[in-house]
Amino acid sequence: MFSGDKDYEIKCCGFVSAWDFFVGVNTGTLYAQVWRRSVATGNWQLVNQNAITITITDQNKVKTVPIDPSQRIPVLPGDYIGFKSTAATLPMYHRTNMGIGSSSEDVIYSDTAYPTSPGSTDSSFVAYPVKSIEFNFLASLSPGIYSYKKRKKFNPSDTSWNTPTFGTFPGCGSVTDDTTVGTLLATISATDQDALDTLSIQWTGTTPAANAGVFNYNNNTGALTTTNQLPTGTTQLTFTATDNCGNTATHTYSLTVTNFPPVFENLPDTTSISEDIDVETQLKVLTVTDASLADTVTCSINNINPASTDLYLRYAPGTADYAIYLRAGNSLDYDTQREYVLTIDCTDTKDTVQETFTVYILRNKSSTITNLPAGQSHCTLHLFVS
Ligand SMILES: [Ca+2]
Ligand SMILES: [Ca+2]
Repeated sequence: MFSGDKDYEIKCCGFVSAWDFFVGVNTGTLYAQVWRRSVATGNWQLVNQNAITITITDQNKVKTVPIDPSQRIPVLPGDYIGFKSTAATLPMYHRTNMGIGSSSEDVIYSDTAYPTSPGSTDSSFVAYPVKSIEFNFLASLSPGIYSYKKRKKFNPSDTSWNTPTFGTFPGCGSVTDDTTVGTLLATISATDQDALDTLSIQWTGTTPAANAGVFNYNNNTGALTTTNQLPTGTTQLTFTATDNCGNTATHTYSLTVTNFPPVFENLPDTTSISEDIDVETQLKVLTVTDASLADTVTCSINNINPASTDLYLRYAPGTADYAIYLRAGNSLDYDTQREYVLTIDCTDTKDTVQETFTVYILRNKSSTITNLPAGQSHCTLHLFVS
């Protein structure tokens, strides 16, 4: 009921806790409503409504209808109250100055508007043909918010406004940096004891701020997901829930991301080589993996025991895999040293892992023949091939 004198306009933020109206002789269902006008289009949107049954016992007197907290409509300054009757108009009205004079008492109506769901929009409202009409219709509001000053002044113990709460939603989480892009990390949502309150939850802060780019927060579903590889360390994300009247609550979700270290897939291992190999020889291709989404692993020889320059690490030809090689023109000697232990380090710059590779030296056996007759140092071998 939009009138020039704004008799039906709501002046503050809160919830409709009761409706009062004078019932005439009609019975049926009264839908006590709150409407909001779009600044952009001028159309009216149904905020919500309370269905009230009118029986003959209600006739010809004021009916006061307290609304259960679960059904209280959240209102904003500038909203308007209105109603719909299932049949003939249920609340009584009177015509000021016999319907003559100021147009400030005129109201709008629609015969075709039957939106029943909150958020429905109607564009069919027109001026009611009966002029200078006033309806006996009143909404009582419970507070949506009080300033601290007002609280203290009027009722220090009044806690009738309800701020949003994040409840027991996850305060922290822990994942490794191999977490696939798009993974759901947590669901962050808030509630409000005002059952019909409209909460807006925003992701309002990230520490360190540089990490903000790897997360996405869906305000509708509350889903916090990854959009890129996660940086190791702890990131704190702050969320703010705001209710219809501007009461806020904040919640911090702390995510710890740990590095997935490199893994040797084929070490430790050993090999045996003859002391007389004189060309560069590949002894072992290392398979080292790292599940982290963005890590590059580098490897090096930490130590050779005993020290030697005959063994080294380089890329296997045409690959990015490290391989252990024996140098051409090496000085391996079975009689001097029969075992070398290489300690290999691989790092992703965050964690270094270590494994060993052992090289055993074999004697180059010359063909020495024993059991020869006394005085002979050689014999003739006859081969018969058939
Ligand atoms: Ca609230
Ligand atoms: Ca890693």
